Amino acid sequence: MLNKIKALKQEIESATAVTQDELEQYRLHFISKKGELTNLFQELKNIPTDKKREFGQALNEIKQLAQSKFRDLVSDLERKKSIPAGTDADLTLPAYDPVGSVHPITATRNRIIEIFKRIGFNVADGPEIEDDWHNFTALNFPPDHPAREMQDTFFIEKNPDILLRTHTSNVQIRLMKKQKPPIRAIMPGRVFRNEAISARAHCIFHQVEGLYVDENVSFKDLKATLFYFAKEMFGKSTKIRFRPSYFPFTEPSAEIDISCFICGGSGCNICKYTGWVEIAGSGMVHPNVLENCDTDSGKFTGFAFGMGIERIAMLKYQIKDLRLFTENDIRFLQQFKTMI
Ligand code: 2NL
Repeated sequence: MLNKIKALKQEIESATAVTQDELEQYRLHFISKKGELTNLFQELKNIPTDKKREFGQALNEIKQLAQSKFRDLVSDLERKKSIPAGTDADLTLPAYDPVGSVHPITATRNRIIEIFKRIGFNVADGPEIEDDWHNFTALNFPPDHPAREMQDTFFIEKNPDILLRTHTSNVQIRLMKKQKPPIRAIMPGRVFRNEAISARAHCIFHQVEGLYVDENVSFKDLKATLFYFAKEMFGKSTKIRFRPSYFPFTEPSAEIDISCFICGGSGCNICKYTGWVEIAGSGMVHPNVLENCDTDSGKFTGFAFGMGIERIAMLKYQIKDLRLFTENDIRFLQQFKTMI
């Protein structure tokens, strides 16, 4: 008797029903009034009284197993019926997780655009392959400036020089040439510099530059705009400071630091125990640059700034090595799955 129960249990467990007929076969064979289980229950009367309880219990367990297996077979079959003929797809399975994720550079760029759009900045775009005039000369680079040299710039042709842009300022130049002030725009894009790849540098990276030209644009507008940006990007309690600097295309020029959002200014690894981290370069547009773009520098003034998207993303997400952005390691990229 015990052997029979064991054998039946195995039979039930391995049973399948691909069609309605097979399902009915299962029902008849195992759980109907004329089925195997009923037979075994009838044999119970031949069992000695002291063993009856044990066998009765075993049989009841099998009965429950047979019934729950039947319910599973019914629901499996129902599910299969909902699949359109000729497909293998099971449309009733739970939806997949999205396969991809937004790259942290894209997420950071989108966030920067969102922040500046809210205060009236347009988004402008321009060519990655550029001539010397739009990339250097119009921006007041002296003819012998080191950035023009072979070690910094990827040249495509020489005399006349065609090159991969080293910043997105070429877009501002094109915009000022085409459009009279007021101009208020940001220029996100890919830029190229001939540098050895390391944890902190790459020959291809991303920048957002900004430009605001109108009558009476002053340094205080620059400060207020970048203070607003820093607070939106890194949190409401963020402070900023301006450090004097030099760029050929701005005068005066300033480096912009934010108070360290990790330690709040008390000193940590991220800010190298200074309490401040650099996020952008900026300044008032040099009059020569305005004049080069047919803009009257007696009437109009402007501010401009530039920041590296990789740098902002590294700070925001505490990414320690720039190479992670381009290695396409799924373990790295998947961490950004929840971002838009
Ligand atoms: C940096 C510094 C900067 C600009 C970019 C700019 C563009 C025009 C005129 C004047 Cl058309 N300035 N852009 C100004 C100051 C700084 O970038 O460190 N970027 C990563």
